[in-house]
Amino acid sequence: MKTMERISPKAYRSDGFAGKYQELVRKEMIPYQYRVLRDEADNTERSGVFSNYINAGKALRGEKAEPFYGMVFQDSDAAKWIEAAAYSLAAVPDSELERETDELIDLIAAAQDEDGYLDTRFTISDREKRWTNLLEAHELYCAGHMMEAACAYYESTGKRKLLDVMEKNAEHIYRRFIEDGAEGYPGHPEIELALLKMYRAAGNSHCLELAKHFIDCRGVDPGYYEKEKEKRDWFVWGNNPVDYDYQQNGKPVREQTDATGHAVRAVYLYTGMADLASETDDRELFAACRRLWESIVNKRMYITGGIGSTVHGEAFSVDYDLPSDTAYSETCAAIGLMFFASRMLENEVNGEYGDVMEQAFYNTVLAGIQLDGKRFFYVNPLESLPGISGKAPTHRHALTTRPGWYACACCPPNASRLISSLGQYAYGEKGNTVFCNLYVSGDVTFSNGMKLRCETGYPYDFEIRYIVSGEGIIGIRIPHWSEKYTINKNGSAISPEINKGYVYIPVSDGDTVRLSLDGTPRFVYPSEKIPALSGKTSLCRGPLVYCFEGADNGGDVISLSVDPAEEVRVGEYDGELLGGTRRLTAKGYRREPQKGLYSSSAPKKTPCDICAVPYCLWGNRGENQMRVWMDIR
Ligand code: FUB
Ligand code: ZN
Repeated sequence: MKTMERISPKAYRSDGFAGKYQELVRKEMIPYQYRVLRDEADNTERSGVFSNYINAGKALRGEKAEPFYGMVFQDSDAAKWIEAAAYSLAAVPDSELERETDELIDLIAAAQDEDGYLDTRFTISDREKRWTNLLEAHELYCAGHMMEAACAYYESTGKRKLLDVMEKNAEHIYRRFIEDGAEGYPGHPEIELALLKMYRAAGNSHCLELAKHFIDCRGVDPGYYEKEKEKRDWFVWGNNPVDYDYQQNGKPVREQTDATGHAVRAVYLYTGMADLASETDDRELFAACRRLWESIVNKRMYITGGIGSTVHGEAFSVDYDLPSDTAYSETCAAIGLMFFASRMLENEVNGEYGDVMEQAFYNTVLAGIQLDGKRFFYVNPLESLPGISGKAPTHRHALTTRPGWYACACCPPNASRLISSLGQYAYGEKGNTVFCNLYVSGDVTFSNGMKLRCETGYPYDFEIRYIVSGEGIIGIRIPHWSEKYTINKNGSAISPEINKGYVYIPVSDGDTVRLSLDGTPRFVYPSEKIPALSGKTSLCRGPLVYCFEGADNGGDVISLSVDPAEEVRVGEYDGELLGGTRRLTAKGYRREPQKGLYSSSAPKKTPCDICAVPYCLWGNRGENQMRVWMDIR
């Protein structure tokens, strides 16, 4: 049974900080990404997404088609774009965007085979290769993304066309894997979580059965991918079928204990598992999710909520291997971690999940986007050193500035769909209780009839005011980082008990509840088990991790150290700085340059002020040094 239900995409209207980002998605990211997908944007990687659908339609009609273009999972970029458009339309109707989306959906529908198969890579050509390479070919992954898009578009606009297409596709997959008993499970998990959305949106019980099937059969036969490989004479990249940790299939998922392998795949899988656990009241499955959650957040996660620390396979490394400069920390992986956290909340209302959700959101997810909404980071290092980052063989992946697009473009449209659906992570409900998981300002209408208006300057100010219409209980998360907080109802202080990170306050029509959190900047120290961070500290305020950039510190941050014993000054909110932010100024030292590569004389240190800006805003002033973790004194 779900402890918290998701709110509808139409339930939240944003303003404030969330509103600014949702507007960026609506006004810049969705239109820009549309042009990219149509190959109309200048100076970017070609996408080929629209033309792939057009060509798949032609191939099905027996007309001459151009070859497929792009990654084997190129279709998923269209799906994520539709999903983002859907959430955006739910909040702000836009007939032009709806028309563009409908047109794309028409192309997709025309690219669906009679039997329900839908994937342009194997429709334009190579039909005989369908379903022969679950390890690498991403057919189930692309189907999953399009199912998510279909549900979002249906819930947002009431239009069923894409939902019907994807129900037909789900039936095709059901026939193959359930009725015909085909072996195998997704190389890249995604469809599991999507099938659960389909089950709820379309009320199709085959979707629930299929989600459960893919989750339960994963790892029962770890040798499946090897057998599959032996039967085919082609490959995409030549992934190793017996790297069970990497493929997350060494054991049935219920027995898995460590978060391993490709980070995005892992968190998409765990999201599906956690969703299934709450949907079917499966406590054993939830216990597995909880172990995997703990493996991530206690041993394998960056302070920025980034996960998957190694470029090798875009994967989790071993415990405590969290280097800053070579971090991979893919934007999609942080988004997936937010998905996982939100589904964990549906099993157990516990502030820990909201804490991680906001850690990932305010830091890694937002760092993935340039302020103009037209350039994106895929990789999110916690230290960037022009000259080495992006250049040295070990650092090639760690770019110093955001490109406009990628040949593998999973992250940009993923960020769009996440931001445009932020309300669904921020708020939840169950019976007469409404939950405030994240402090995002705007208006929320719950299905139980209650309405909340949230007013706050968070994450730069720490007063959050809820104005209530209707009656019920509000459950508000108290973040772990706020040592002190006060709550006030209609002007009088109240002290509700904290239950697993939430306070519960009975409210009636017209009530105002005010939460004041502690916005004192704080230095955070790493576990001594993280070798890359020995002797370092980072500066945080609220959910924001701050970083030190050359642009604010005379160009050079690697010769700086910080004195955490000294007070940190919080700057005025500056609307002109990086789209509007507050600088923090700490006391520290600058080491004078050494003579030569090595020297036996200790460097001289001069006291100085050192300035920090939120990590999510780094890299918006050209190439420059950046550091999150600073040497102490
Ligand atoms: O494989 C599909 C997507 O591309 C993954 O989720 C990303 O990590 C990137 O590899
Ligand atoms: Zn990505």
